[in-house]
Amino acid sequence: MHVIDSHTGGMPTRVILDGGPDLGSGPLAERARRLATEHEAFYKSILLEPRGQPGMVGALLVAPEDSGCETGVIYFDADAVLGMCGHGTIGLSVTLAHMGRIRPGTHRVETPVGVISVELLDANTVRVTNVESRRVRAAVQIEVDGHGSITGDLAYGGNWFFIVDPSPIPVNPGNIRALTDLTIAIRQACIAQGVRGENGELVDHVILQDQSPNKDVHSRNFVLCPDNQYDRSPCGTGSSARLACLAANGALEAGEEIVQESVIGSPYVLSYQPGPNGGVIPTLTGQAHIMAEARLVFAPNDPFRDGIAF
Ligand code: PYC
Repeated sequence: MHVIDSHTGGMPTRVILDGGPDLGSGPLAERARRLATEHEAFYKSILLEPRGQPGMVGALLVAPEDSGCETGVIYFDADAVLGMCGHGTIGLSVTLAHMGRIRPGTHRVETPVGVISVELLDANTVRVTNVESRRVRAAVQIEVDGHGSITGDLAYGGNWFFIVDPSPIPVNPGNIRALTDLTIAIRQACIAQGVRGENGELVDHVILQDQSPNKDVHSRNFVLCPDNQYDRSPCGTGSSARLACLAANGALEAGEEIVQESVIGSPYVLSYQPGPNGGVIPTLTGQAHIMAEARLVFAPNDPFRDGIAF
């Protein structure tokens, strides 16, 4: 299995170029469901240690349904198949450029949640225009074990987010353990207390927002992913959900650009345009770097062939 690894602001992406399972044809959402339910051991084995690394997201290339798209892609982390992934899309675009498959300019990519567009600005810099994102519920109060009452917004940006602003704990690298524990507790509380999307979708990511000590940066976030790892990048789908909340609050004008950084200080430039269904069409610009090209080996006598799952 041929893979190329990159990182987007420190957040790793492993693009799987061949050797994945046959997911059939048809809508990508259906193929993503098959990956999640019929090939769980496969996708986890790509990312779990010792073959993978904590936080890594996989990007399985598949044929698009829409022939106008450069490729189809299904993203997953070590715990779940994702609807979309912003940092993964930046990593994927830089990987396709590295392979000579795309040149600077605009390209369409099909994901399980819809077609997005990517603009390759140079070998490392990519502008992603995501699917329409929206705030679904504002100021939802939940009771969180050990932390009392916490209020946040439920928003969609290609995945489902509960966004707490301001964070009860300062968002800085020294607090990553405490931020992780708090966001895991918040996600459990959301699930237990029925905070869900319109069609029963579970909150899969939690965001804590804070100010940045850097004067040109609008805000800093901490994002918990389904695998209980934090996003080293500012999270593309999370930033999309956050833009929807800022727009709904009248706190950011259409077309206005802000810089948002992750807990480790990786930046994205963000802006939005009004969406056709009352939400926002987010744009995020960030950088990725290629780290490795490899062939993964799955030796039958390897006791940890499927990864370390605990
Ligand atoms: O950048 O959208 C994102 C993302 C989702 C999970 C990890 N990164």
